[in-house]
Amino acid sequence: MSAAKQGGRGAAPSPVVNIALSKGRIIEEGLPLLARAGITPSEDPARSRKLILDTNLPDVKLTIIRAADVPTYVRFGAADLGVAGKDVLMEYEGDGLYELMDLGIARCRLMVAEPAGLAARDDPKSWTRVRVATKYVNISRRHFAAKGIQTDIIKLYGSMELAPLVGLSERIVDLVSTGNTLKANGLVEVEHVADISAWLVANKAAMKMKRDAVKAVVDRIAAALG
Ligand code: PRT
Ligand code: MG
Repeated sequence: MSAAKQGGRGAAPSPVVNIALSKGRIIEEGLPLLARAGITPSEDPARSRKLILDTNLPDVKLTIIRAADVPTYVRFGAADLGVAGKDVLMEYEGDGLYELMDLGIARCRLMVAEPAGLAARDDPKSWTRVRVATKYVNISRRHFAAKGIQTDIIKLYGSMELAPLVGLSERIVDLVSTGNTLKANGLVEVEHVADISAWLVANKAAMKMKRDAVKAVVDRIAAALG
């Protein structure tokens, strides 16, 4: 007789652990890491239109969502674990997440940038008030406030590099990795805000309620990092 028919005695089935991650950079750099952790999706996330993917492990699934939504899914337990850029985590307003480990992937830096012509005669140390276009409203406000600089922030959802070209703002706060996008648009980095990489985050309740199952996945990933 099976354990279930015996009235639930015997080992309970292992709960499913959902890992939220986004298409693009995070999944491109995250999949090789997951593979080293012994976790491989059963179909190619880049091609599949499925939002929840099975993996080779029966109790691990991948949930594919927008990068900026990862903290929300994990916070509310819609995913137990998630992979999110530190930029997204710093900008996120909720709490209720554990930042477990730096995965060292999708590395870049968050910078203040401005047109090269302006930078030639500008000194960030002399700033008292700046107008910046950015999608990182909270991070920017905190960054400048800590330096006693007043800010006028223009919230954008993408292509921040365009803002100085069209007179929306002289300066932007944006991610830079190779620097090619800034260069192509005549912009230069003038101030460092933060070094960024993707982190593994966890839902606080899942760390207690599904402890063994979540820990098994976290341990695999930690081992893959070496
Ligand atoms: O693109 P989409 O609107 O779908 O969402 P998203 O921009 O949130 O996702 P995605 O996949 O572009 O970025 C996910 C995460 O990757 C970010 O949250 C960062 O943590 C990380 N990351 C690492 C980057 C970059 N490097 C990066 N270079 N995210 C964006 N960029 C952009 C940057 O904003 C700029 O437009 O790339 C451009 C600059 O690149 P370089 O190489 O020209 O300097
Ligand atoms: Mg993007």
